[in-house]
Amino acid sequence: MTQLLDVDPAWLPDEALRAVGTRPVQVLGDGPLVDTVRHEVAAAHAKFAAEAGHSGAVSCDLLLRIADGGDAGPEGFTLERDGSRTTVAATDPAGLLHGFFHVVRLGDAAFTAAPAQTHRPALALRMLDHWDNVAVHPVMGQVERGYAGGSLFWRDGRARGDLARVRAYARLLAACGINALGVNNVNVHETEAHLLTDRIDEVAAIARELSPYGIRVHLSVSFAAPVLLGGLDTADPHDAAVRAWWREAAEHVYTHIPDFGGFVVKADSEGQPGPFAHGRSHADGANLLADALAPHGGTVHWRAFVYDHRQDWRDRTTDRARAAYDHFAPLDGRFRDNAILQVKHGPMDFQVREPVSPVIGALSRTRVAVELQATQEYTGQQRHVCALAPAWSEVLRFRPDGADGPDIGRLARGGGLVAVSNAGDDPFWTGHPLAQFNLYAFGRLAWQPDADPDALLDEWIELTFTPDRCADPARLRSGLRAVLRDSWTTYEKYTAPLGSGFMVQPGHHYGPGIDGYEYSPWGTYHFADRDGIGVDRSLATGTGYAAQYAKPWSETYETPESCPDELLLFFHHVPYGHRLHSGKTVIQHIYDTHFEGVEEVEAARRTWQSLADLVAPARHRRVAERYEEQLRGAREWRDQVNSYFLRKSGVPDAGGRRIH
Ligand code: GCW
Repeated sequence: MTQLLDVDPAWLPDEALRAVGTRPVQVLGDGPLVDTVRHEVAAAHAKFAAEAGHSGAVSCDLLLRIADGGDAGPEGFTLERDGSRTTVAATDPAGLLHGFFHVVRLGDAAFTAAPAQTHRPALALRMLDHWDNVAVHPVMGQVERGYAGGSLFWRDGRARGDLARVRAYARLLAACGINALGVNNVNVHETEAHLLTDRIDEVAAIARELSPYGIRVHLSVSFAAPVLLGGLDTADPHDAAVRAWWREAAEHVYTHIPDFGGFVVKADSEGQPGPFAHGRSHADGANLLADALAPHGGTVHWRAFVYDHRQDWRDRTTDRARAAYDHFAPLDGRFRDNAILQVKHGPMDFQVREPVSPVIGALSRTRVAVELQATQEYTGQQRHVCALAPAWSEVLRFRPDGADGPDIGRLARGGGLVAVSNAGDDPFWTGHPLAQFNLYAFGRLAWQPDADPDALLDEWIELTFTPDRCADPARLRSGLRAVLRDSWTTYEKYTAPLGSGFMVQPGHHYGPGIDGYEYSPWGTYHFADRDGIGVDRSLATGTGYAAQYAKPWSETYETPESCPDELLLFFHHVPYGHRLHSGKTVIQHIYDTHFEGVEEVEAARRTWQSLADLVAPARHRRVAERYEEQLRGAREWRDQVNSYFLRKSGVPDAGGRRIH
């Protein structure tokens, strides 16, 4: 794989391949994925040919081989060292590919220090969803909630002619463990609906670039496709003609894409068509598509993001947070084996802080995939640094049934982990170069949900910045850690406080709009008045959402006294003078965190400036530019939030700082 001109190499710069490229390597096995490993090795050798004396060598330092009877399982591999030789063995070619990239991650240590080890992915499905439109949408543009330029796949209304960049993307994704990808937006507009039928060859062209790296393609489809594309007069899942239509549609897809992964469906959600229009349940809807895919081994990803987006803000009894559980918990056990319910990690919508969605723990007889958002819709839109691995790790470690029960990482084994991608055709892939870490960390957490986010950050830093090759490795490492590690909590500090969420500008969702959604139909309110703030979701006096959790969480969240500070305003409406466990009042917490958040951004910006001599100039410049915007944005958030709450509450800042 040669490096593309003008495209950032992300976590696979040439230097990261030095340990492999300077050693004799042998690859044993057959098949397309083994060939990919061979190409990788050959490319690494070509890059370091001048430094290595391995050509024509009989022995080898690295043996990568397919071995029957190993116990690493699908996609897994073993690594062993014997004298000067390291052997990576896998029964499955995909395992060999992952093993190869593991050696890249280890670098020299793979040959000098690594103990014998076995790796297998905890989750079989590790998927990215692209919210990419084929035709540029008049409001959403080409990539819905995309902050990294245009689509990697689509351009000028069709699949890109030159897909070299897609191949390079597949390589980066495989190197962090991702193995599935949805190529179009879950909001399926008219043009995109046709990808399923008369435009499937364009999807197939993309699939051909992804498949050498072990990545299967998925397609978002419209539930109304039989009507839109098939000319039928209904999309009713119980209608025989509709069922036959979907069967044929699936068959057609598989003739073009033999390793097609399956469908992704957003139904009865934010205006998308669905089974409700026909008086059918979401199990009926999902099973219709599951049955069509089953003969071919495909899977339907049915999204649980179903709620009333035309709510009356005056109605305090409707609670959007309840919606996923209310819709889907009663359907537990009614989905086919090849139907996966794809649930957003929180009950609302990818806010900087939300509790874990209670429906995940309530579905013991349904395959569940947990959906995260790598694209930073609500976390700074890739203009602000916000490393999400610690947030995701908290979600994955949450135990819905308390300390003795399984965590979310385990519950997701049935379905997998999915993230909305943050990549586009930007030269840095993700707009903000430091947002590459979110993509990388997502793949690694999907492979190993209990991985330590700090260790993943270090791993990503080593690969991406190869500190040992720079003049001051220690300064570079500590600087990068400093700007990234706590960036999520920094972002949280200067935006919506204590789990209240939203407070963003309507529509594009960037920047502060404290009352932006307060009188809207979207169901996202904070209810701030002169006395207090927050949503009462208790069972005793509120919407009852807290009771959707099993014990101990239903009890923990039920009262302001037992609720964790960071989620207080998600679960309770409290007076500004309410004292947090931290000892501060809510209002003082709001003031303090907003001042601190800006100070932390100022410090991070200074740290970044101090790394100018150690980071490639283009990358350094791009990040530096984004820090200017982040600082401007953080100050705006601080001043609007603090002023708003000072004016509402009339309570002065105990620190006597300037609030407008
Ligand atoms: O977060 C919201 C976004 C929509 C998105 C929707 C979803 C694709 O604002 O842009 O639509 O979630 O997840 O379906």
